[in-house]
Amino acid sequence: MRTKLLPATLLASLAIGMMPKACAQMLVYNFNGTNSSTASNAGSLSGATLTYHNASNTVGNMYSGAGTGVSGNANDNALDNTSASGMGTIGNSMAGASTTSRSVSIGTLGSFTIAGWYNASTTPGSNAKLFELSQDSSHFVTLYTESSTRIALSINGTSTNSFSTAGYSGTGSWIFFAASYNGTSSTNNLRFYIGDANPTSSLVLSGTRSLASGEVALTGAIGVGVGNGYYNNGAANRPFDGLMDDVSFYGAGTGSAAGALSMSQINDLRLAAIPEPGTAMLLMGGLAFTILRLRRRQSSRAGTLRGRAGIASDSRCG
Ligand SMILES: [Ca+2]
Ligand SMILES: [Ca+2]
Repeated sequence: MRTKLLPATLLASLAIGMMPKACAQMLVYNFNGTNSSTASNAGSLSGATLTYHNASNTVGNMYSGAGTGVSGNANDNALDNTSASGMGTIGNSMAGASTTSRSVSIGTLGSFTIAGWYNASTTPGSNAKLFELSQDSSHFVTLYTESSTRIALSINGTSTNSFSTAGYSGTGSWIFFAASYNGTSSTNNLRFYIGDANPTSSLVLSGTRSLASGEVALTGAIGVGVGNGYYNNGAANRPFDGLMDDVSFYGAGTGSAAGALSMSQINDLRLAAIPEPGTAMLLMGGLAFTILRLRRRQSSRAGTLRGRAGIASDSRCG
C-alpha cells in the first residue's frame, strides 16, 4: 500500500495544531489571610486578586478567623460571606469576593474544572453563585446552587444542572463541590461531584451531563467572583450565604480535554484540603489508618501533591 505523503510544512502545522495546551492550575484561593479585604491567587493567572465587599457593599475583612477553614487547622481560615442576608436571589446583596475590574487574561478553554468547599449558613439554592468568570453578558462561566439539592453550570447563559443530591442542601458543615467540563466533546462532557470533609468517605459523582457549548472563548479581559458574581457587572446580586474555602479553577487550551480533571484527580483535591487522621485514630484504629494511607498513595500516583493546601502541580491535571 502506498501512502500519500503530506508536505513537511503541512505536517508541521498539523502537529502544532494538534498539540494540546497543557492543563494549568489557573486560580487557587486558600483564603488563609487574616483581617484583610483581599485574597491573592496562588494559581498561574495574574491580576486575579479578590477584594471583599460585604452585604452593605463596603470593602472589608473577608476572613472568618483562625481555625474556621475546611481542615480545622489553627492557621486555616475561610472566606466569610455570612453577611449576605440569604442565598442568591433571596439574599440579593453584593456580598462576595471579586476582582475589582476585569483584569485577568484566560483565552479559549478546551476544558476546565471548578472545585471548592462551602459551609452554608442557610439552605443553598436560589441560584446563589459559588464561582464566576465574566467577560460580558454573552461570555461567562458561572457555577451556582440552583436548588437546595442541585448545583448547576452556566456557560454563556446555557445551563445544565447536577443530579438532585441531598448532600448539597446541608448547612453548618463543609461540603466539597466540583464540576468538570470538556468542551472538545458535546455529550456526557460535564460532570458534577459532591463530597464531605471525612477522609474515609468517598467522592460522589452527582451527574454526567451533556452541555454542547463547545470550547469556551474568554479572550477578553475577565473578572473573577467567588461567593457571588463578578462585582462590577451589575449582576453581582446572588450571594452565597456562608463560608467558602479552597476554591480552585483548572483549565486547558483549545483542543485539549486535560482541564476536565478525572474523578480521582478531583478526589485528590478534596483529600488535600482536609486533615490527616489524628493521633487518636492512629492509636485506636491502626488498620483504618493503614488502609487510608494506602488509598492516598495509590491516588497520588496520578501526580504529586504540592503541600497540604489543595495545590497541585500542573502535570497532575493533564
Ligand atoms: Ca483556608
Ligand atoms: Ca447570612
